Amino acid sequence: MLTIWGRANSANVQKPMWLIAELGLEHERIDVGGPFGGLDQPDFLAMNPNKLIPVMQDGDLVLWESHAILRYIAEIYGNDALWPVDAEARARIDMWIEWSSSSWIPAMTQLFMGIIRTPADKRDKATLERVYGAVTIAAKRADSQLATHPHIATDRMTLADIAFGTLLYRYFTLEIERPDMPNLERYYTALTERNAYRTHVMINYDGLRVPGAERP
Ligand SMILES: N[C@@H](CCC(=O)N[C@@H](CS)C(=O)NCC(=O)O)C(=O)O
Repeated sequence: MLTIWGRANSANVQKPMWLIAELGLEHERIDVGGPFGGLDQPDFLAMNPNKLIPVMQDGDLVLWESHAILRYIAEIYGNDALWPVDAEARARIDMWIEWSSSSWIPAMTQLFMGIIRTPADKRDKATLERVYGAVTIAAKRADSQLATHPHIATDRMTLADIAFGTLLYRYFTLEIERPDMPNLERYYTALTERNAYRTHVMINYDGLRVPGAERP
């Protein structure tokens, strides 16, 4: 059985949890990090000396880094649509996972931390403006990709949608200005129709599930 360590409102924990739910895999999630603490306990440090969540265990294998965890789960328990065997098809998806890692996630994380996790009197306006600019550039890039693709990498749901789509919930729920991006909006609306997304990603910033997000 898969075990995931990490609090439910961590975007990086939400990625494997979303995938696990899409695949209907048996699992256990253990709350650590944030208000739960535990990242500097010897047992946790032995699994991840970086003191970060998520951590995944499957038998003797312990992994950290959310995208490595996604790739492993998809490879072992997933299907060819999510993470194809064909090298070319896989590389197209991997490209968007890497783009998410290098362009979208760092900017979105800084914006989120700067607005939600920083008290108003401690916010650095210049940094926030710069980061907001980077988020908007990345969002527009995704919008133009989505003009010709139903999903971020291809015509089907893949691992790239999980890497990119998780922080989209925060993008669309933060109190920020969003330029008109009809393709991105259509894509986000479709994600919010997925039970796995509603259950694991649409979680309030303080860790509470969004009312109505969990559907039967
Ligand atoms: N690149 C790592 C980043 C992991 C990371 O930054 N995790 C954050 C939560 S999203 C963390 O552990 N923060 C400390 C805490 O939650 O206490 C990944 O994708 O797994």
